Amino acid sequence: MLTLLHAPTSVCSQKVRVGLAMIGLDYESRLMNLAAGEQFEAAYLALNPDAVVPTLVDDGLVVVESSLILEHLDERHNAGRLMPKEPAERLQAKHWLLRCLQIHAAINTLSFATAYRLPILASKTPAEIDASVARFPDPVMGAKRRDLILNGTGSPYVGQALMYLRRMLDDLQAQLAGDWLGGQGAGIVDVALIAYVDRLDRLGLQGLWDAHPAIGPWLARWQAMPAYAAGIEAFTPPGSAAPMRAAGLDEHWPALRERWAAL
Ligand SMILES: N[C@@H](CCC(=O)N[C@@H](CS)C(=O)NCC(=O)O)C(=O)O
Repeated sequence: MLTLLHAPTSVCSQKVRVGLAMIGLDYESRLMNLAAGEQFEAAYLALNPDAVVPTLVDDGLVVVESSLILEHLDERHNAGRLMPKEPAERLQAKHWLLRCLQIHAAINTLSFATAYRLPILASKTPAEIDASVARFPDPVMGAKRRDLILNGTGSPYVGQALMYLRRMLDDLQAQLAGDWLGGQGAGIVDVALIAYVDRLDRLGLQGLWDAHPAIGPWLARWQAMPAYAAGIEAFTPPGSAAPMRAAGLDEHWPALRERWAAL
């Protein structure tokens, strides 16, 4: 039996839910409330010591790291059909899965430097912000979160995020020869990257791929897929998408546009 411990709008959870839907797997869903700090409870830390989602439990086997979860699901429940067979393509796919660590860090940075900091600033005192970030087992992760909440797009983490995202978009653009990175249909790299690019779109930052003409159509193809509806759209709180996109387009993208052009 597959059990997924996940959160509705977490990109890494979205990525795994899209993978589950692509393969056609049923799973027991255990939704966690990250804002309420459920990830810091002892029972969860025993599964995932970094206090992050998602975690998959597959017949008692605990799998963490969203890219590794996708690889595991494909190998064990899908005869490896999402992974390319040809050695060079396989290596490239595995490289993308490793790069997801940097890409996720960049997406997390831009999410908190823009839309996600606003409700936190509106609802918490500085002392409460300090206390909430002090709960992360990794103090660097806590320090980063604090910096992003307080400094927004002025945080030095934003420069690093833009660099990683430029590399991601350049390489996606270069490798998207057909409709999908996976060749005939969406493959493991398409599944691994969709939630990240979709988050940038939801943040109103689609100007990031103004000079990357293959990205918009790839995203639109995904957004029309049943697996996208099941893994991402179905978990989006009603009424939340339009204001977030509008705030990004009006405020956050203008704050980043010149820096992006100068890269
Ligand atoms: N590299 C990890 C990153 C996991 C991660 O950081 N997840 C975020 C949500 S996307 C999280 O749980 N954050 C905890 C928090 O914000 O308290 C993966 O891909 O699974």
